[in-house]
Parts: sequence; C-alpha cells; structure tokens
Amino acid sequence: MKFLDIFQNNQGILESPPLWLMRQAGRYLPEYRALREKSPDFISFCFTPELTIEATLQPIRRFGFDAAIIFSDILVVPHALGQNVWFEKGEGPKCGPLTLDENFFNQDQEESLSALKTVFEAIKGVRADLPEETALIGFCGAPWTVLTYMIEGGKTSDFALALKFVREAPENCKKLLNLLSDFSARYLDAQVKAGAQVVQIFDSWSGAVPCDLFEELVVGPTTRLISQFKARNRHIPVIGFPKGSTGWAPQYVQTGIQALCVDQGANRREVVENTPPEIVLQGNLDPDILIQGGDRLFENIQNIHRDFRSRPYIFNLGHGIKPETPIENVEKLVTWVRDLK
Ligand code: 1CP
Repeated sequence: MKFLDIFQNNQGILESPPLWLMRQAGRYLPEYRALREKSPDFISFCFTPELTIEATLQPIRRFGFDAAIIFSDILVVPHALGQNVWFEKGEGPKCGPLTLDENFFNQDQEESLSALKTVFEAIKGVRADLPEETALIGFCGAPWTVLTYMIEGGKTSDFALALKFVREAPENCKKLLNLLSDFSARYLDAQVKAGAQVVQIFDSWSGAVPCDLFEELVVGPTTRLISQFKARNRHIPVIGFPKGSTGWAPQYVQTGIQALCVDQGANRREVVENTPPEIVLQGNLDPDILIQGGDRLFENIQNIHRDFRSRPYIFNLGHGIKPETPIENVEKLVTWVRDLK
C-alpha cells in the first residue's frame, strides 16, 4: 500500500503496512558518515541543500522505505528566531542566551522564516528526485520540546530550568509557546508549499510534563499550531508524536492530528482502545530490539502487527534509530515487514 493511501481509507488493513524509520538518515549509515565529513559543522550541514538532499535520499536508495523525511533538525526554529544554535561534538545541541523582550516577541515572522529558505530548497530538490510513490515528510518540533532546548541551553536530563520557567515566568512562557506555535505553523506550511506531503510534530519531551500542565504545555500549543496549519492545508495529514505520553492519547488526539506515533513503552492494546478508529497509528518498535536483531526482532514485528492490524498503521520505531544499529538488521526488518500479511 502506498504511504499516503493509509490516510485516505480504512480498507488496507490486510496488506503489509507502509514503513519508514525515525532518524532513518544518520550515523548508522556509512554513506551518511562520509557525507557529514564534508561539513563538520552540523548547523551548516542542515543549511546546505546539496548535502541535506543527499542525506534524505540515502536511506531510500538503500532500503526503499515508503517515506522520506527531510534532513534537518528541530533546532533550526530557534536559530531562525534569532537564538544562537550550535552542536558540540559528543555533547549535542547547544542554544545561546535568550532575551525575551518586545523585539523578540514582535519579530516579523515572515522575515524570520526566510532564514530557513535552504530547507525549502532542499524539499523541492528531494521531491524532484524521489520515486513518485515515496511520500515526503516535513517536520518540526512541538512548542514544548523546542522551548526546553531554548530555555535549558541544550539537552537536559531533569528539565529543571524549563519547569522553573513555566512556574515562575508564566507570561513569558505563554508568549514563547504562542510564538513557537505560530512560527512552526508557518514553517510547516512553507514545507508543504515546497513539496512536503505529510508533516510530523516531534514532542520528544512531552513525557517530562507534569499532569497538571499537560493541557497548558502540550495539548494547547499543539492544537494552536495544527489549527493554523490546517487552515491552509486541510488535506495534509499531521502525525503527532507525544513521546512518553501515550497515556494521554485521548486528550492528545483532540489537537487535530490524523496519526499518532507511539514510543516503545506504549501499551499497544490500550492505544488501540483509547483512540478513535480513524486515527492512524505509527511506531512502537524498540530501537534496541532493532540492534539486537534475530528472533526477538522477528517476534516483536509480528506482535506489533497482531495488535495494530485492526487499524490503518505505519510501521516505525518508538524513537530514532541508534547509530550502533547493524545495517543487516535494518535489511531484515524491511524484508519481514514487507512479508506481513
Ligand atoms: O552528528 C550528527 O550527525 C548529528 C546527529 C543528528 C541528526 C542526524 C542531530 C543532532 N539531528 C539529526 C537529524 C534530525 N533530527 C532529523 C532528520 C533525520 C531523520 O529523521 O532521518 C530529525 C527528524 C531530527 C529531529 C530532532 N532533533 C528531535 C526530535 C526527534 C527525536 O529524536 O526525539 C530532537 C529532540 C532533536 C534535537 C537533536 N538534534 C541532534 C541531536 C543529537 C538531538 C537530540 C539531543 C538530545 O538528546 O537532547
């Protein structure tokens, strides 16, 4: 079944599901590592269409996945909004100091969007080179997840600064979430204009949100983003990925998503029971089981299919593929998923 057909009807449940992997372009591929050497600075890499087009196409050529995801990063958004963003080798992303003043909040968003024009160029280039039946996915980070990097200055294990900001600066927090929702809606809209056919919103850190704030930090801002995006793109499917928050699925589907991506901790039967039947499901395979391979991988693929096959679903991992994943295991996964009946 073609990737986009899954959003059109509920009839394809007996066929093998469409397949792609989060972070499918990346360090587990030798051809990606070679390409990355051409631009050791990751942010410059993200803004060079010649390199991002190639990185996006590499996993498609090798594995024939049903969808490509444009090679970029969720942190190009703070960069476009004027925050200094860089990547330190071995440490990950860093965000510089942030001044939350009138100038920042009232910036001309159309002008800020032009800082991302190489992303749109790359999307055009990828679409032109992709096989027609391969869908192209655009993406952004969810407002809360992007806020955590902007406020923490990089990756964090306890979200202490972000949660302190939420409690102690509620007005600025609200304004920042609104800005991120509005800007991300424009950003996804521009990705669609350039050729993206589906979009995914990564809320990688929604699992760090306390229950009394879930509405305020996750559901509200994501709903605002999706409603603005949908006002201009009614027919473009939106996949939401509230990682670590599958227990909130009934509330999260109210954001206006067409597909729910779930992590490896999700209880599949509960997800199926607790979400409306028209919501497409995606994800759940543990990235560590893909590393392990063998019978365990085979069994996990069968179990996911057994539990999700009553619904339209997209085969995927529960989070990004890890750099140490053996390529042979990805090849086996592709064969086994294609054989599902
Ligand atoms: O060294 C390298 O080559 C950089 C590693 C890398 C890559 C390959 C980073 C740094 N970003 C990316 C690309 C990327 N990031 C993609 C496109 C590739 C694809 O999917 O095929 C996408 C969709 C992202 C999204 C992203 N970036 C997320 C959301 C998804 C997720 O994994 O949760 C997040 C949280 C980021 C921030 C980020 N960028 C890079 C890293 C190592 C991180 C995570 C840092 C952390 O753990 O907090």
